[in-house]
Amino acid sequence: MALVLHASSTNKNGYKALIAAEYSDVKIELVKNFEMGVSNKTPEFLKMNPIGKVPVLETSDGPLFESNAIARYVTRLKADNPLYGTSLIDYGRIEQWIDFATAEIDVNIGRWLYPRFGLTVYLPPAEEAAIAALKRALGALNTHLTSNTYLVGHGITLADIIMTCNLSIGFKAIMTKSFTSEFPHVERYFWTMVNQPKFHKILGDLKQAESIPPVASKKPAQTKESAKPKPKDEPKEEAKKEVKPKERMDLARKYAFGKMLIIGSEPPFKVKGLWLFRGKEIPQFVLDECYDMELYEWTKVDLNDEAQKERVSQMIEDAEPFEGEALLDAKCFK
Ligand SMILES: N[C@@H](CCC(=O)N[C@@H](CS)C(=O)NCC(=O)O)C(=O)O
Repeated sequence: MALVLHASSTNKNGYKALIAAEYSDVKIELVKNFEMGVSNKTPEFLKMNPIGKVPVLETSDGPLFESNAIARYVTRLKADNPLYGTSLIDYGRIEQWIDFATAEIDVNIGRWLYPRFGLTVYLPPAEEAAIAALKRALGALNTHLTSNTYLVGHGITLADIIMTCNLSIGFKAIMTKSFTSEFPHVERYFWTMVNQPKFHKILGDLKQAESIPPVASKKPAQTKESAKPKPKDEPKEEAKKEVKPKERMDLARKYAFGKMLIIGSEPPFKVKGLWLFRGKEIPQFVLDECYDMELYEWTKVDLNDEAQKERVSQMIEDAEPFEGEALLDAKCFK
């Protein structure tokens, strides 16, 4: 019986086995007419994988689930497969990077991306933690790749296949160039891998995300509990709304320092500000996140110009009068 993979044709977890098969001279057929959410919920499918998730590989000895396990199985169908290295320590390191790709990269990309797709609850502090954990992992990966072309040894192994598949969803969906440019060796590695003919055959042409997907505005389904009338002393909806503008800016906190001034003694007031961003440009995710940025006119400060330098100092110091006018308020963002 031929090996049959149950997954949609765009599932990055399914790609792991398909790429491993390309390198191992193994033939895998992709099940026909797979429909996510339908095909994987049938009684026949649940007999193969009781949790109802894809991918599942049907073999002549029975089904297998969990994408890494499936990719390992496919790899081991070829005796002495170089995808598993040539020594015990290589093997150990391949498993090490497979676990790292799963627990440190894939998990944190998912914690960042899925809430934005509305698949799980979006909470700004949780997002911030996910991004920090992902950056920590990418930083470690970047360091390793500074002096290594591949994760283990001098050729492609199963660790590279799994790492690349896990990175692919990040690069495609949420990790913009301004995010990944902090990790140049990861970028070089990723684009080298996806352009290998056997990867390209399965992954096709990949395009890096140009912006961070906006948070899906999805109201949580009303449960019996939430449908109950609220006790009188619960905070009012208006009070909860007040914290929203702060949350929207929270992500930018590590990338930006800002000073906003409200100028004038009577309406119409003028709003002017000074912003300092990490890097040479305004990070793309800040532009995406802070939609009111487009309401302002932005000019790069030239610190060689004494007049501009003086204006910057005045803004930082809340100098009054500012440009000949009263200062109604000044707020610092950090
Ligand atoms: N750890 C599993 C994750 C599988 C997984 O989350 N599959 C998703 C698609 S990528 C799925 O089938 N979701 C459907 C569901 O949760 O019902 C693996 O690597 O195979």
